[in-house]
Amino acid sequence: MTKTTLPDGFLWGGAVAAHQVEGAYNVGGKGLSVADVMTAAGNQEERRITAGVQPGEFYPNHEAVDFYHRYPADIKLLAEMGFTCFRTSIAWSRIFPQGDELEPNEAGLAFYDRLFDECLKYGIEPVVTLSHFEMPYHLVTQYGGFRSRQTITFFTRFARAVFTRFRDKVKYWLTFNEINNQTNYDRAFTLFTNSGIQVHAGENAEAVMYQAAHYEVVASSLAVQIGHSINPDFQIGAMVAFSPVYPASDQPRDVFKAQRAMQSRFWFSDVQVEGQYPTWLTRYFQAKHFDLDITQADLANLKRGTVDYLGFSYYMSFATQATDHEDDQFSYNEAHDLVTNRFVPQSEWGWQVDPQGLRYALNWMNDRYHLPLFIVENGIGAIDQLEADHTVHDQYRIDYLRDHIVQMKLAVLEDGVDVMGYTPWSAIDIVSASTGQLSKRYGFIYVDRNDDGSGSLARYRKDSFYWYQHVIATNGAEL
Ligand code: P53
Repeated sequence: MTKTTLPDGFLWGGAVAAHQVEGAYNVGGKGLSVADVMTAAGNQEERRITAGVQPGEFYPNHEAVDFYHRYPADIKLLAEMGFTCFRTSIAWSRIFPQGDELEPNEAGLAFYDRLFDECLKYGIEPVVTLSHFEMPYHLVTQYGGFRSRQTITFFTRFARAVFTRFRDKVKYWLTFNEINNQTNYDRAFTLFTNSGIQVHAGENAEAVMYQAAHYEVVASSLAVQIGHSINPDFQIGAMVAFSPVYPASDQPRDVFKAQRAMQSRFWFSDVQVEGQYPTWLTRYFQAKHFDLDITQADLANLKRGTVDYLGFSYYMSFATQATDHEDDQFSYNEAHDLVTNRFVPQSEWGWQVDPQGLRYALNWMNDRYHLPLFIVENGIGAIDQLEADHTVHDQYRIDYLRDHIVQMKLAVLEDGVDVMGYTPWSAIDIVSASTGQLSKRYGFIYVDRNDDGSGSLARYRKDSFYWYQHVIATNGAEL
């Protein structure tokens, strides 16, 4: 008999990241993170990365939406929506303010004790990312972020501290958020937020990326091993940004280019799930003369520290086509090789909205990885209008989420894909990661704050809040 409903215990919630909501950037002993030195930008405009915190600059993450002080009321609203889980991250620089200390900062740990207790009080399961674009800034200036092998040690020390402290409060973990964004190594934002790296003139950014990402997959594999030794019940996942790359035509060259693009974007999860490098990539390193520091001990750790599940974000799909001058590798450079897909509409920020791509994504990962999958981000950034009566009529957000949930249900019910849960981005309005805007809104809960930092920070329920509440109450049956 065909199942018609999602499984009992399916996790429904929403997601945020510490740096995008908490604010209180210098409270409780917190050190600066990479997010604290990025300015606000606009649509199609990149955030600037400044050398430390500079006077006269505006840094939107410093205050964000003040979740650090307002979390009890905010969690209460999430409980009202019926959340059974809540995804956030632990700001690394609250726990290790500089990153290279030997002992964690007690005030930082105590904050997350209070936050997780507040969630558990309502039966909300925390889903926690260890590193969500929040590396301590001191690690950037002193060690070059994940350029340095030492940063593996700093990361695993952080992981051990929080696994130990929250052993009985948090079961679901994710190691590195969207570890594969840096496939787009020519974009300053991705290498900085993923790896704490700024590329110097004359450097080969691609080689720099592969070295840093190697250290990160090793750090992830060590964290998995440490976590399981602290609590064997921990479910520790990897996390990739899943934008499928379609061929722009049925020309074989385009199809192969798209395959190479997919391999380039998803070797990160290949390694984290399968515990070894794909063959094409080992050959690619040789062909490109990348002299990478990859040791036998690293390879053994990758095998020992494979993940329990795969988390992913899904916002959009991409398309690519081959040029007339491909090298033997059909080398994929995301900054140049994407083309517009004329069959799908775009958001105001140019993100290609493709609900069926979510079903494609779920099937693709299920075939390749044979692990439970967790949709830990999905959503649309849009301008919302707060009406005089404090309502927000965000029908476009409801439409987007409904269309994606329909495709998720098809993947689960028709295709038999094992999906653990769904946490749309974002639970509450946040500071956009790529633009620093507040006006690129994602939440079910409106926050009265503007791009320049003005506003009362008051919270209001959007129409999508009530819609999603009903979706959860019916376990996805009524959309
Ligand atoms: P913003 C690129 C592509 C897909 C997801 O993004 C991405 C990015 C990086 O911008 O980021 C994730 O805020 C990320 C969140 C972020 C969210 O998607 O740039 O995990 O931190 O806020 C939305 O519009």
